Amino acid sequence: MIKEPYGITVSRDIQDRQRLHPEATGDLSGLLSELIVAAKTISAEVNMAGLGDFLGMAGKTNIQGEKVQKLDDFANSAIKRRMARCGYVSVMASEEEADAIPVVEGYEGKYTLAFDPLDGSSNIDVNVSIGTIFSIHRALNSGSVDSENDLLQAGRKQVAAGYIIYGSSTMLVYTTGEGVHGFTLDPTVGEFYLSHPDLKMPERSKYFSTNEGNSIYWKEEMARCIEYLKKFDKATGRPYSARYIGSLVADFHRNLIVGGIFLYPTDTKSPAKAAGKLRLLYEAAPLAFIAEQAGGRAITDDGRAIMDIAPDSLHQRVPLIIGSKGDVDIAEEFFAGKR
Ligand code: P6P
Repeated sequence: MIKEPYGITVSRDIQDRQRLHPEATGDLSGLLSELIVAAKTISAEVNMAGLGDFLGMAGKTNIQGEKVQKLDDFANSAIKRRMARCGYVSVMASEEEADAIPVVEGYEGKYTLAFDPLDGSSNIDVNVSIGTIFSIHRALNSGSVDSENDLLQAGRKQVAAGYIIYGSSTMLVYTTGEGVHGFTLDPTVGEFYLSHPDLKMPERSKYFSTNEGNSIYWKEEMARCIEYLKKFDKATGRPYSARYIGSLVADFHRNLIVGGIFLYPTDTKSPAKAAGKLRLLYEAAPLAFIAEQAGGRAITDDGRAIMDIAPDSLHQRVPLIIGSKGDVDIAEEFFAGKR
């Protein structure tokens, strides 16, 4: 449907996709457009963080027990401000806030929004790529305010998901269930242009992405899986190369573009990580939607599909194995004790 890759703005892409659905009211398009305004605002600040007063800590700790960076706060507020009275969202969840976030009374809409305003923010001060991740569901009881249940839906029910990566360029990658499409921000005009139409994850790869500093805490299956990927075997393209940025959006984006497998399984480093480190609602599930739409896979280390897990709480953590289908298939066999 979308032919010429350059010159197509993300607004045009959203409208083109809406036209495919005669029943569409334009609310999802409006929601995505508001998110894009917030993304441009965040991008501008991230790209100048060293110049203003945006580096360093905000002097508080969030629900995750993490020290909040000033840019975390800024990004969280920027998204909430756009959404509070846009009329498309009934309730929100943010990585930075303990509870569900209501919108302004009278402005309740038919979608819910869960987001990590600035994932990987520990990398801000060292100028490593970071990102915003979002997940959109249809509210179960449209118009309800701060109904946590509306947020606790399985990833399979997402209507849209995506991320903005603030890297060497700022890119928006999103899906509405009709493939994955990437847009690059031209900061001189403030417009996202289609730069990566219909992204597909290579079936196999040559990269594995995991924090090997945790290897003494790994389950035996994980250790064997990584050892397998590091062994020489010309026929299966091994050894894989290690690539780990420590910023989920950046590690995922690389794997989306050139292929790769990202693994953050449960480990015994701390009780908090017994269920995994990454959060289901606004990290694993939206990236799983993108991965599956791009031909990849996303599972836990006990073989469940991330997209099938209904969250039991806003900040539920899960183990995450995500990336090229062939590589995830191999990891799944190790975790199932079949290799
Ligand atoms: P570790 C960043 O803090 C984050 O939440 C993800 O972006 C990243 O993938 C992960 O944690 C890195 O965790 O334990 O390797 O530092």
